[in-house]
Amino acid sequence: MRLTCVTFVAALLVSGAACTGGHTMPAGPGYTPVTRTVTITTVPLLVREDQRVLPFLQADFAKGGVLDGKEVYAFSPSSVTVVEGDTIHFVLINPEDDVHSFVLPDMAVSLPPQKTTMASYVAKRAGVFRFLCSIPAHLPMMWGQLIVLPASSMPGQARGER
Ligand SMILES: [Cu+2]
Repeated sequence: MRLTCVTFVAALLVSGAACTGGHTMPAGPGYTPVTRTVTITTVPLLVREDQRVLPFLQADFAKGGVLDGKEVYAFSPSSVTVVEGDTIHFVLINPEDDVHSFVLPDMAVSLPPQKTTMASYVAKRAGVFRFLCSIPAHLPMMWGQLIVLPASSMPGQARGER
């Protein structure tokens, strides 16, 4: 849910702040953004190496098969929830021998094979944002969601509760 400026004015009357008319939500009263460390690992689900164990994949990966030119990987976890204004320290682990990438709005990092890559990201705007691997053979399957809650939706934090 996205609060409109009109809706937000009611909350501002309490806090005494001014509405600028933009869509960016200021931090909720009392919410202090935090730094969260989030580890995400790339995992193979259905890849060419699996054909030895799952013979039906041979038809899937063959020309004209449902996975022709593709391999199915995932991010684990594939859903991350933070609060607007938080800083995320991503620890991105790629155990495979294939390269991946991790792409969010305003950020794109390459994930070299069998390496851990660190990346920091500030969740400036509330909303639901897709992160994905941009390697063509891994699209459209390899993706997840960053859910950024509005700081104003954190009443417990506003009262100093943790
Ligand atoms: Cu990938």
